Amino acid sequence: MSAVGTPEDTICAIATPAGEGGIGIVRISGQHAADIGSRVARLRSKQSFHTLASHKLQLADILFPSVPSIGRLPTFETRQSTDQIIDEGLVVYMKAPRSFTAEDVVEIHCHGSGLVLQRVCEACVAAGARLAQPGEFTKRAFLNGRLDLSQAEAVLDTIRAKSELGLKLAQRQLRGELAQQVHRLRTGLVGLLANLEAGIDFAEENIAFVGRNEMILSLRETLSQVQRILATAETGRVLRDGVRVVISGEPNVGKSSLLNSLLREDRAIVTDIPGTTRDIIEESVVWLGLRVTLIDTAGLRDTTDPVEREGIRRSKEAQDQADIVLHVLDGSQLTMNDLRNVCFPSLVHERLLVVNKIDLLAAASVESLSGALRARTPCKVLPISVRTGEGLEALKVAIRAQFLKPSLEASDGVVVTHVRHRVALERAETSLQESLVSIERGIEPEFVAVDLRDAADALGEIVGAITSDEVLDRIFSEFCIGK
Ligand SMILES: Nc1nc2c(ncn2[C@@H]2O[C@H](COP(=O)(O)OP(=O)(O)OP(=O)(O)O)[C@@H](O)[C@H]2O)c(=O)[nH]1
Ligand SMILES: [Mg+2]
Repeated sequence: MSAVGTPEDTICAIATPAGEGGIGIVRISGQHAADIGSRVARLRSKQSFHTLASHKLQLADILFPSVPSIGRLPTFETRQSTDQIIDEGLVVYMKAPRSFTAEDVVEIHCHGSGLVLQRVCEACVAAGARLAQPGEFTKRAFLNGRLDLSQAEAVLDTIRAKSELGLKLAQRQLRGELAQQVHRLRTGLVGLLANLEAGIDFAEENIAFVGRNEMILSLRETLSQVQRILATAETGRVLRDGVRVVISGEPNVGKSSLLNSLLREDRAIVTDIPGTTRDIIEESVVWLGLRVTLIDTAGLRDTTDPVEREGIRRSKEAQDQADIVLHVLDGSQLTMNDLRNVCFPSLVHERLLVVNKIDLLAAASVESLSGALRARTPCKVLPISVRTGEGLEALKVAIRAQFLKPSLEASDGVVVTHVRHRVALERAETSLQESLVSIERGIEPEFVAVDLRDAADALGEIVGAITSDEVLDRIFSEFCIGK
């Protein structure tokens, strides 16, 4: 067998999800793809695999090969007598470099049965292929220059996207929009660095290659662009992972009723007995492209019941991990008198104050109650009734608005969705800031050059111009086998 990772080392894997399906695909990539394909698939047209037109589907019998070794092609007659037919299917040969991996690729489309696909994979291995490691197809696409690293990561994002907006961003990244911006900034920096280094080399001859002010302007501009991209990281995280919304409040205010209503299903038990919910209940929904995980919790009160106490402990823990807390109050129980004594010490801006059961109040009381609450807390106050549905749409809009700007969908701007990219951009930001301080203080250009080099390297890491094997292994091991 050929050395791992070389193009002669030909890999195979099931490319479609596990389970039953109409069709399933086994993919083979590497220099011997056609050889292996010809051993595993007997074309009905009786054509030889090597003379096939690229990118054309061919009907074939899929076989377990009886003559495994590469190099000695069996004759048509000997194969017919000894090979075992696994399935019939379609095969397509995609000649290098016009394939996903930029290598020779053969795809075998057969019936979508786990057993059949497994057997086809075994047949490919018997014919000389090696089972692919997780993400190895995409890794090869990257190593062969088909994709940069940010695009390779976008392949994974596309596969995993949980919402339409997340998918849209993954597609933008896959098209290389982040890569282009980062590449442009990096090229600018490398140019400045070259100038600076030329200046250092020729310092004795007193030739200034790039003016100090010009350098400062240029670096400031680069810094502000890096910061502009970085500013999208929080939105990116939200779109990628969704948000966790914890519903909290005293017993019986209608937390579980609110959860059920937002999910449009009877997920949590609702009764008029305070202390009904003990455990954490968690479900996800997608609202206009944003994935929201709603978490219903036990009502907060002093109690001696050990089960309820554990529920309350978990409820507090959930609040700590929340992106936003909906603090629910029972509007029918709040009088203006009570309000004067209510204070909201722990209510900070990431909470929304939800006043429920307004169906039990007169419109005028709802107005005055909301007004009084708004005057007492920095939180947004939202009057609702789970019973009538009033205010629920406004609540959804308020939750979404807390995280996403309405202009986002329309914007063509790049959004940073990976922690790895954010960390690299932050490093570039720090190095650029340091280089600016150094230039402004008139520090030796050698030191400035070190910072510029570091900023350029940090940007290079995003697109994979600069990467270690360890980083690559970490990124691609997140993929599943066959991707
Ligand atoms: N009138 C009215 N009643 C409501 C409304 N929302 C909930 N309720 C009632 O309030 C009672 C308590 O509702 P739950 O959803 O169980 O309250 P909870 O906050 O989850 O209570 P615990 O789990 O005990 O903490 C039930 O009888 C609900 O039918 C509302 O908007 N209007
Ligand atoms: Mg409840």
